[in-house]
Amino acid sequence: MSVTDIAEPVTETDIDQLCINTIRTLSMDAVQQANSGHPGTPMALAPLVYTIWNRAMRFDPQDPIWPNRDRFILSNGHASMLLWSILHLTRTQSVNADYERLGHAAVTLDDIRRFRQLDSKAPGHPEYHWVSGVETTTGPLGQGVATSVGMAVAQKWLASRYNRPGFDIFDYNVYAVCGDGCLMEGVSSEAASLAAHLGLDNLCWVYDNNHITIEGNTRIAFTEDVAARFLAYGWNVLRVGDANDIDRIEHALEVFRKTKERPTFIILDTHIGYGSPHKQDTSAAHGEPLGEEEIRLCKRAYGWPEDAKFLVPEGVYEHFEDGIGARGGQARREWTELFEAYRSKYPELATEIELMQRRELPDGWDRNLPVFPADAKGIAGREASGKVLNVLAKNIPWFLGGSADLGPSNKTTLTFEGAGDFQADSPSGRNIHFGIREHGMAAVVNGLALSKVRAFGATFFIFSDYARPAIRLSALMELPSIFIFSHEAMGDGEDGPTHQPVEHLASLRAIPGLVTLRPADANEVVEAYRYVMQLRHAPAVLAVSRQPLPTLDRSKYASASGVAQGAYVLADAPGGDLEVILIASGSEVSLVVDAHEKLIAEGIRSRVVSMPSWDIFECQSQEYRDSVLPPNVTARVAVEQASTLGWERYVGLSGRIIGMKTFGASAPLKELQRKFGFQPGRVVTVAKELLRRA
Ligand SMILES: Cc1ncc(C[n+]2csc(CCOP(=O)(O)OP(=O)(O)O)c2C)c(N)n1
Ligand SMILES: [Mg+2]
Repeated sequence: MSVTDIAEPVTETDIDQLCINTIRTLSMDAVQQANSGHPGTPMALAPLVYTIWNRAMRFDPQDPIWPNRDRFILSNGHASMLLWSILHLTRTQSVNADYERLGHAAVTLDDIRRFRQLDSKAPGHPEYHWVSGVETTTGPLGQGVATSVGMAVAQKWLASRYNRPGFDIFDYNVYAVCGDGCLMEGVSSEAASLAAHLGLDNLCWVYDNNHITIEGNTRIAFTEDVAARFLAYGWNVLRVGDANDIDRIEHALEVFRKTKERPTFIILDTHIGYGSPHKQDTSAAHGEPLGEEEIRLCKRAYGWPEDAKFLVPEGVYEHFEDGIGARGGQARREWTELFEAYRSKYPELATEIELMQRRELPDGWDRNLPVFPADAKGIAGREASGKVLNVLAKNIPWFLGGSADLGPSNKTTLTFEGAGDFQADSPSGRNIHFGIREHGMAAVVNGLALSKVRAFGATFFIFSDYARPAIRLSALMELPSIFIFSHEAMGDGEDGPTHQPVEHLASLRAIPGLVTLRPADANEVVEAYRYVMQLRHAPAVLAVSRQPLPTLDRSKYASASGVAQGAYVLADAPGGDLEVILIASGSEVSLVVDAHEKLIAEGIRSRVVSMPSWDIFECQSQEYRDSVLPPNVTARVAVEQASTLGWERYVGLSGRIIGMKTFGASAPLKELQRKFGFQPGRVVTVAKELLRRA
């Protein structure tokens, strides 16, 4: 491609402009080539992204996972070509999931030519884990900015635990770019409110104020005073009236870095589709290719060769190398030296940081985990969970989290000495008070997990609905986020159907890669945590009971360590030759154990399978699965206080499911159990019916 048509840059301003227009034209060309995508926003935000990356961010393209790098989040993920362009032009290197550098570019020009095509490293939306340099997956609007709050919390916590005089090991900033859509979504409000409360002065959001969304001008649906809203939250609000004025943008970013005790919100007045004679400032520039002719006209307006495609003019790569490359490289080298000195002075802290980066656990992480003695009265799942959580958090210094205002009920408060509360003036605290913001909480937990601390969030299981979009993203990103949900069935009887989950287990089991666990008794709770803590690349949901569950006698029944297989034979017919299998999870396990004892007493050879996790069970060998559920035994009953949806896969077409087909009701638990058939007698009856039929 000839580059001589472009005037050779003579001044700094010229080369800045050349780089910005490279981002714009790569974006337009890629969308046109793919015949789908979003050209207008990259055209408008190219100067912003250029300025953040080449003038402000401390990020080393040679090592995109260096722990103290500044973070950049593109919350308006549809503008992904901004990210693919900048990652390409800065020659950001790729790394794999084990954090090894692979010696090739994260995004090649060829990937950009194959924007949105199978296996391209320039997919439709930014995907963490797929493209190096992407800090979090975005696309569902609002999610990126909310996650950025978790990253900012992580920086504060890490700095407070690990920095020492002369050793600012963690002092990075978090930059997030968002649009009208992100700010309309409720999750950004939850997260913004929390960020201001926590005084996160390491956090900067830039708002692409273009007054355009898909259906047209924002006057049709979004007319609030956004500046006043963020002022009211307690943010430092700045405005840059011209998105092409990179000096002003740079200045605003400087003001952000100098601002203490509150996050910064920069309103950037922009023109979607900037430079497009027919589409600028219209929703037509949002989500479809500009068209060959319009692209030509834009390129003419930019002073670009009209027929050039995917052109990176001479000097552009070099300019990024001299900018972010040099600055980021030096910052990383200085940090590496600093860390070496830190390691000799504070070897234990340095080891913690290294373990954390690899998502490993410290020696002795599971010491002192409780063993619960058999007890017919038993203990509530949430109580057992609280005890286990406290032991683990004490053993694992970088394990932190909290609840959405239900800590005393979820039993997730960390109470050991020194645990403390995470607040603006106590950033070493381990208890995060998320407030009643479940969606924001789950996104923040993901932000923490992306920052390599181990994090949990908690609420009632019913309200997992409010957190689900972020839970889904934790699975998509393969993050070891932990979600602890108590009141996992009808145990809060009198609160009624608004508080009784029905479809939640089925719905979470349907999320690929998410490990859902519903332990049957206190010892299963211990084993569930033991399993979950060792996950490095998968999130987990722990659904625990509100009410006491009998602690099973493990000298009579099988060990709870079977949880690690997802399902295991808990009780069996003496002498084998099985007739019927009873399968259950959570609170229904002790119920089917009672039914089993009755069947055995009547000479019916039954087996109890405790199945705390479908997801884990599905990962076991066919041989193991067949040993638990022998294919020749087709008389099977599944019992679960939740939607019956999906249990056919384990009971088969001839099996029976005792579960929920309606919502629950407001009544004491005992009455609900009777009304909905969760009683040993009913299980016995159903098992016998099956056997008669056979
Ligand atoms: C949660 C969610 N809802 C809807 C969409 C579909 N969507 C993608 S972009 C968009 C409009 C966004 O407008 P804005 O943020 O102002 O972006 P701009 O067009 O200005 O770039 C919508 C509705 C989405 N990606 N995420
Ligand atoms: Mg907009």
